[in-house]
Amino acid sequence: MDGFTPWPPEFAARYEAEGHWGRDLLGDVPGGAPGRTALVAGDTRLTYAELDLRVRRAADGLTALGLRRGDRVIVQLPNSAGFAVVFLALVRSGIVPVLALPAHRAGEIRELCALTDARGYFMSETDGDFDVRRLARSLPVDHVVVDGDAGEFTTLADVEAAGRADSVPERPEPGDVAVLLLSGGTTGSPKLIPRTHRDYVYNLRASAEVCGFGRDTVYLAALPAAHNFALACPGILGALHRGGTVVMVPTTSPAETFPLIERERVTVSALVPPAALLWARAAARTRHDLASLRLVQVGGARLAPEHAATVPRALGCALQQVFGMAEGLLNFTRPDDPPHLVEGTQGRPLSPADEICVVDPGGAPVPPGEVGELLTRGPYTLRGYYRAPEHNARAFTPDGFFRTGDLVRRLPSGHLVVEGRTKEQINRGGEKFAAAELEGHLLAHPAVRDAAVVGLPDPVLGERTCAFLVPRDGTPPPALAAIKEFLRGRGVAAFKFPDRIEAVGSFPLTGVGKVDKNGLAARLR
Ligand code: OOB
Repeated sequence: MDGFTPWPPEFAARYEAEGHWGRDLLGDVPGGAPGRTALVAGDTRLTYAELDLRVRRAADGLTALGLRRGDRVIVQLPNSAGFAVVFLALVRSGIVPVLALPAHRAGEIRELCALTDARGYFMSETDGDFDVRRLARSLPVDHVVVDGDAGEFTTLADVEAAGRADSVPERPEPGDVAVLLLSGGTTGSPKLIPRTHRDYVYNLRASAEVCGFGRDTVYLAALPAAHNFALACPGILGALHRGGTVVMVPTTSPAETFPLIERERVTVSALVPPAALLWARAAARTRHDLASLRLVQVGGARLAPEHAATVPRALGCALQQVFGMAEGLLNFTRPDDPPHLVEGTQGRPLSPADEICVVDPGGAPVPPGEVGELLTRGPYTLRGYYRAPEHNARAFTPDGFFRTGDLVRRLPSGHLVVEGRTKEQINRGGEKFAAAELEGHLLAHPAVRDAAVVGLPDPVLGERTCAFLVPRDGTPPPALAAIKEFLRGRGVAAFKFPDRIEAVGSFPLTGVGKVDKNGLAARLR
């Protein structure tokens, strides 16, 4: 596939020789006994045999539609049986899903379409006040597939029925790109992460191993399935691989998840820190029985050490901290780690083949135990973003290490503590976006002359978003509500809306003439 940077041959040979990379394909991952329950979502319950049949039919149907190995399609589906069927059918056929979040809006979807030359858009029937059909009509794709009532488009059920004897999909190769994941971003335009069959199968297999997933695992997918954490760390795919059961729900809210935990005897779930806090508070007064829970994984943003102690106590289960990224590298605290490591660190690398460097701003390694930027390379960490040569020249070292933009400290045990970041990204309770992206939108507002977006500390979200605006001469600064309306009109996902607006006369500058964002944030303290 064009725009994909493969691993250098000597690395590929090593990962194969060491047994990290095999020949397994992502679409063949479900490994449960035919009669066992694979998937529960809403009113749908599918055994492994039923799931496989639906996936097979959908894969044949996609081929009958004319979609082929290497084509890209945008998938924007909530956690549902439809997501699982569509995702597995696509990857089985070598058609590459570009995983958009349910929260994305027209602006983001259009950009993803343009970047990937997508041939299809997979969407759900309704999405609150979002006129997804209007968007779908305007996209330059050949096929719009709806999980539900199709109207002028094609339903998923039609796709599953469209297969013919001669529409058997071509099988992908293990080294092919299987899926394009969305990066949290550090620039004004979206960046996509190519994950190959062999690296992503390794990712989910090794994660499932570390987390002890097995046939008895009942995994609750409450974070968006499009997110690497819920999809493959070990997530939905790890649970299916080990023959467990996946319960899909489109929200982390205790009101919806707690009854499901009780009914399905859920054993494990993955949460971002704000959701984990919400669960811990709600558990104290719930009438639902949560005793089946054995493990809660928390990651995506920093979990404060005091919360790391209270969350597992409140939920009556073990905690695992996960410091991961869609780009690859995953760190987990291990089940047998002592409490001070589980509570006070973000875990250690998943793979013995993960290479870690902690460096100073000049790129030189810092002394052991000191804070520096984390660089990494390994069998499931990308070598380049999709179709982004200029960005790649900055995001990787000449010898192929990915500059994570995270500031970490490494303990003698190998565990990492996340201390901050160098990248200009907002991490609002685990939902990430580039400051530059929001600034770009704000600059398009007629009353805004300059904009700087900064994360401010927040006790629950970790960070909330403040937009500093320099109004144009003679115009009053727009109010927060007006800015939100403006962004909504531009088709921006709501999680990128600022929480606060501050009008200023000008921005302080750093020594090298860049906007001094620390200085701006300090003004509010
Ligand atoms: C996960 O993936 P992304 O791609 O949404 O975000 C990655 C970034 C990291 O570079 C780091 O800045 C931050 O999110 N992050 C954490 C963290 N986990 C992620 N910061 C502090 N503490 C943590 N535990 O967020 C992700 C992917 C797979 C598994 C888990 C999380």
